[in-house]
Amino acid sequence: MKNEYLIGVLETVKKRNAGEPEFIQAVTEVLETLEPVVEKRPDLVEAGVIDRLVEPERQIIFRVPWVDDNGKTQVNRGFRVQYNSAIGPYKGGIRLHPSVYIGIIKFLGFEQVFKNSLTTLPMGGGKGGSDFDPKGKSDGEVMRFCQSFMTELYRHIGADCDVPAGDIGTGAREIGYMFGQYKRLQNEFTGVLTGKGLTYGGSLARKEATGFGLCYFTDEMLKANGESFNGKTVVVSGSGNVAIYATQKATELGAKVVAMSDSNGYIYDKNGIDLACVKQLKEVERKRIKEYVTTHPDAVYTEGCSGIWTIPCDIALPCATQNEIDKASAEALVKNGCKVVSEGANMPSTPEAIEVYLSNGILYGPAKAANAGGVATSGLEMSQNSERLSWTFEEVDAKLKGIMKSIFAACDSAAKEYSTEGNYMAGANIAGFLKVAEAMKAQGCV
Ligand code: NDP
Ligand code: 2IT
Repeated sequence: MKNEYLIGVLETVKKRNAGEPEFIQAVTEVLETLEPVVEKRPDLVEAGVIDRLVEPERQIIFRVPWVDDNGKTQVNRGFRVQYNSAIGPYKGGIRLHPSVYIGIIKFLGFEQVFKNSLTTLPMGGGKGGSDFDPKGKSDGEVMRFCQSFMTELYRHIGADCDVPAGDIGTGAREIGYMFGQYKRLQNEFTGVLTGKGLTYGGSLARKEATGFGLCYFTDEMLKANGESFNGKTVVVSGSGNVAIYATQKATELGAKVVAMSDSNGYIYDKNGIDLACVKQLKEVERKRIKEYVTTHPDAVYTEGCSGIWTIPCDIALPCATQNEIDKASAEALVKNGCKVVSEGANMPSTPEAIEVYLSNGILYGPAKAANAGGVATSGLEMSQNSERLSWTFEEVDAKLKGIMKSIFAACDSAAKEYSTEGNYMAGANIAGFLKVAEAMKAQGCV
């Protein structure tokens, strides 16, 4: 980065957020790609848009006490970062994972601002979570945690103010418990959360949306480069919500997914993953991915996560967590013939890995654009809640497809306009930024 102004902004960010490497990483990537914009648009610099964007509007940290099945008091820490409301109410998921601290929630909130802008829908950016670990907890414990979490959070959110949803560790069960508690405390039945169950205001296709959207985006990127999913070998990391529906759609589009993982290890099935089995293990029984091999003798289970990137494939879809592909893994992908990396997870590639993609001509679909289908469909859930109607699966899926198509077009044309043709990461950052920046400028210094 050569621009003096941006260098100065980044120095301040590093000083002010020391000890939060993920947040600094996310901001650095965006600032680096905004260099040509800063040169073309001095008015936005003048309006202090970037100085303001690197600081969340509001950060809430709270105690979450709950009682476990043994009658013992447990205390977790809860977070909600209301990052930016320039183009709509704060919107973004809730992550429940022991690794959660303020730096993770800030990086996710920052990314969400640009992602939500790309969806074409009126949503600002936010993110929340807790260091609570749902693994190994009973339904009752999860319910008591979610109720306690919402007992504080409810006063900070609302259908026109801040609309949380799922993320790692937060699925339909957790959203249900949180929604029930919100309704009880506020005495209001509104679309305050998305990813709700279908019997109480959820949208058809929201469960599938992030994984399906990832494949729709990737398909657009492939088509623009004279390729398709048909006949390709795909590796998907993770085996949660995003990974499962990415695997389903990639398979429907003619690819063969040969590997999936969880935080303990990965399975390789040369015959193609039996997704019905993975759904049963993960969505119903909440078991580990290694159980797959007990019913699939041709499949192999390997302990550890990073080895999955050494499996030869044409397309890699990281759908687990941040920084899961480092330089060595990116090099292994390239060496084994991988031509496409498209991100279902948020920030799954380290900056060094991205460098490897770009210098080897990999088609790279950045998370902000590629995984925006989940939050886009959350936006569609909000629309349905507002008009008190529900649309069919086909209607929602068709809208999702249209949105992913326009997101790809926006990334592609911004990259061309700012002279980085084919660099969809730069395109996503620039296109996402410009809409938010114009809105921030128009609304004055707030
Ligand atoms: P889930 O909780 O459903 O699944 C997460 C998967 O990733 C699990 O297989 C989990 O394994 C694995 N995983 C989580 N943390 C780690 C870790 N530290 N190391 C290795 N593996 C890990 O979450 P989602 O599928 O919803 O989310 C996956 C990614 O997609 C996240 O980055 C999330 O932010 C992003 N995302 C999610 C969206 C959504 O709509 N849900 C929308 C856009 C992005 P294990 O079970 O062993 O923990
Ligand atoms: O990272 C994400 O975009 C999500 N976890 C989905 C957020 C949402 O509000 O649906």
